[in-house]
Amino acid sequence: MMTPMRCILLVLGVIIPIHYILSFAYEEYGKATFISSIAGKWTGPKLSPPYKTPVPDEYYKPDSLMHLQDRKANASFVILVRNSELWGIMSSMKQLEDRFNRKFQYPYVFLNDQPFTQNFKDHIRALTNSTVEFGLIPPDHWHQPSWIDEDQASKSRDDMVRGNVIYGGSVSYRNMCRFNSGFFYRHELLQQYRYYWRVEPDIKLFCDVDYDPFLVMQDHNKVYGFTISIYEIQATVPTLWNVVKSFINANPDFVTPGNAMEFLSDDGGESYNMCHFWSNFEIADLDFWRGEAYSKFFEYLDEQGGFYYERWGDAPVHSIGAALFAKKEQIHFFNDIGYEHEPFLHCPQGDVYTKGKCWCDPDENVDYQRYSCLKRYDRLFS
Ligand SMILES: Nc1nc2c(ncn2[C@@H]2O[C@H](COP(=O)(O)OP(=O)(O)OP(=O)(O)O)[C@@H](O)[C@H]2O)c(=O)[nH]1
Ligand SMILES: [Mg+2]
Repeated sequence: MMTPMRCILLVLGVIIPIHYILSFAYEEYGKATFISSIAGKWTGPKLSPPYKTPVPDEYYKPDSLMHLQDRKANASFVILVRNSELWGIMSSMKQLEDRFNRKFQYPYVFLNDQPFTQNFKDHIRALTNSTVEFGLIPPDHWHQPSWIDEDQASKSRDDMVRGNVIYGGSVSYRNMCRFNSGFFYRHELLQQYRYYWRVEPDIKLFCDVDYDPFLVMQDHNKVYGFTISIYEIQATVPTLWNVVKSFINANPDFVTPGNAMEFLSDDGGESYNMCHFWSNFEIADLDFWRGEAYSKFFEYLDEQGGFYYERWGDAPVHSIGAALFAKKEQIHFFNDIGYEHEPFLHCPQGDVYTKGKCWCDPDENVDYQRYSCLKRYDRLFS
């Protein structure tokens, strides 16, 4: 039998959380009209970062247990590459096969703005038993659009060359950044897939990946996974944050409660701290980019012309999209994937290093160096 006191406590116990949730939802959904009213409002329960909890053992597949009937995600590797980068991409792919895909057998989609040569295709196909497809990028998804004022764009390139900004004078680098920001996930060869792992030439993978990261993404409702986060070069994105703010002010409902704004901004969203997830490695959800919030966001950015009038990178653009339109828990740090894209490397530490049979030098690790943003990611959860 329940005593009157217990009864009161039970009722209060139910009402108070409901009231809390409702008042929260009322305040957050569709109410924010200025950036400062969005930033950092939802703090949620204080937790340790999710990556501190190791991936559960059931995701691990010792060699003897792996067979093709195992559960798989609807996923593919995505590799944008030039014919001239064949040896660099073979080096990346060989490591990927040996450390992971030999067992898991996910397909590959290679993309290029030029047709792949037969020699390129033959060498790539020889490296894997998985399906490999080679796609050509439609010209209007790649080239500088005709409505860009070329005089303004070329003046900006010249200024950046004078300022020694890396790739500052390159149009093709800008095409690549714009394509990776807003077009790759629309390519016909990717339509059938939900998740992707982006791979670049000349990367290193230091550890065995004995579990399926795509299934971890899928089962835990993650949308974006990274290994390294660093600061953007300010000169490449001088007006990006103002454009982001005006988009948010016009479309506050796209900003998700519980977002990761504090990763991007140290003053409640007024200014950008230049932190971004380094997008040469990404394991992410294609449907997130295809969704309304990110699609409208990309369209808005593209209309401003900053991919050509400045040199907006796909890393800050993806990172800002993921940080604002997903919940912070949906952004995953793949701590157990030892990874290098020069000049930075993430080397797992301690038990994670041992479990992955890693071979990097644990002291050569970008995680808490001054040029890394990982501390800001950690702070989202503490
Ligand atoms: N097909 C094609 N791929 C490109 C082109 N430019 C860059 N890429 C690819 O796009 C990805 C990013 O380009 P990178 O040149 O590696 O840019 P980055 O990583 O910022 O700079 P790096 O330090 O040079 O690696 C790589 O996978 C390249 O192979 C291009 O003009 N055509
Ligand atoms: Mg690269």
